[in-house]
This record gives sequence, C-alpha cells and structure tokens, in this order.
Amino acid sequence: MTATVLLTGFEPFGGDALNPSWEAVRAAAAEPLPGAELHAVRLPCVHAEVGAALRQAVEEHRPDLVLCTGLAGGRPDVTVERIAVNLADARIPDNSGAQPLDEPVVAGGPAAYFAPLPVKACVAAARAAGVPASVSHTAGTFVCNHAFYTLAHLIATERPALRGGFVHVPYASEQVTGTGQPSLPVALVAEGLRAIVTAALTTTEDLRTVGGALH
Ligand code: PCA
Repeated sequence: MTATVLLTGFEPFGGDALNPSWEAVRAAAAEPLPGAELHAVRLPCVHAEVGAALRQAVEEHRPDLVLCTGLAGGRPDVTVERIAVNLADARIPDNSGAQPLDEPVVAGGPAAYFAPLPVKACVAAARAAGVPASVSHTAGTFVCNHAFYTLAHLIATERPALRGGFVHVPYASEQVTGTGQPSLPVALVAEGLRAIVTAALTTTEDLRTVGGALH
C-alpha cells in the first residue's frame, strides 16, 4: 500500500534569501520513495496565515502523514520536535510584519501536544542514513511552533487517523559559508527527511532509547 505524505517547508523569513526547509523538502519529494507518494507544499511565514494554508494542503492532498519542517538557525543537526505549545510569542515580526506576544495558537486549546510521531525512531532512522539528528523538546514560539500546534490540534480534534510532526533543520551549508554558523548540505537534510518519512510510516511503537535533554 502506498501512503500519501505531505511535506511542508517554509518561505524565507527574517531577511534570509532562502529557507533550507523548503529547499530540502522540495529535494526530498523530487525522487520516488518506496511505499510513499510525496507532496511538497511551501507555507507562509505568517502567524495569521499558516494555519489555514496547512489545513488547505491537508484538504487538498488527504495525506496519511504530514511532516512539517522549518529552519532553526544555529542548531547543528536535524531535530525532530516532540512538543507543540499553544503559544505565539514572536521575537521578530513575521513576514506580514505582525509580532504576536503571549497569544494562544488556538484559543481554548490544550497547553501542549506531544507529536503524533515516533520521534526517537525518526531520529534513529536519520542517523542510520548518515544524517546528524536528535530529539528537540522545544519548537520555539514563532511560526514553526504555530504550524506544529495547528497540525497536532487538527489531528487531535478532527483527523485521528492522520500522523504528523515537525522537523527543524539547520542552515544550509550553501547559505552560511564563512560565518562559522553550524550547517548541513540541503541534499543531506533531504536524505534525512526521507529516512524520517519511512520511519514514521513503518514504526508502530517508538524506540525506548536515550533521547532526553538535561536542559
Ligand atoms: N523557521 C521559523 C519560522 C519559519 C522557519 O522556517 C521558526 O522556527 O519558527
């Protein structure tokens, strides 16, 4: 059986010329993956628009799995997010110029959701594919967390059969040459995302491995 998979990446934000999440998602979806039909969609980096855009993509593609991705500049590896919080608290304006402070993503929604995804198996699969990866326990409070919480809330309230989660990716090596910022090549991140998709589709029970954080 072939599963339908929606991969999302973000448009550039914060003055960057490109967003490696979109580049990696596009590359990941460009080649066939056994057992999966991959669709790549680019989301706006706008708090007020991202939820509707994500819902529309889910309506259009009717996926079995949704893997949203975004840039976490400064992180050295691919991070599979474990927790989405019901909080929009922006450090910088989004692409519409809006900067919500201390607002819920969904008014009246639960404080947080765990990712409906086997996060440790996803990390293990990315590493086995040669891609540095780890579990993350915060997706921040900007537009990525907004998308992640929207997805988790949609799954919890309307689409219980859907699986999904969020992956933050580092800067693209091509993007930060000479700056000393940690980065990974887009092609390598794309391989990691493909390995994560396969793990998410084939794992019914998550691994019990060390993946926690002290801080
Ligand atoms: N990263 C930002 C928003 C869009 C993106 O790619 C974030 O981590 O919230």
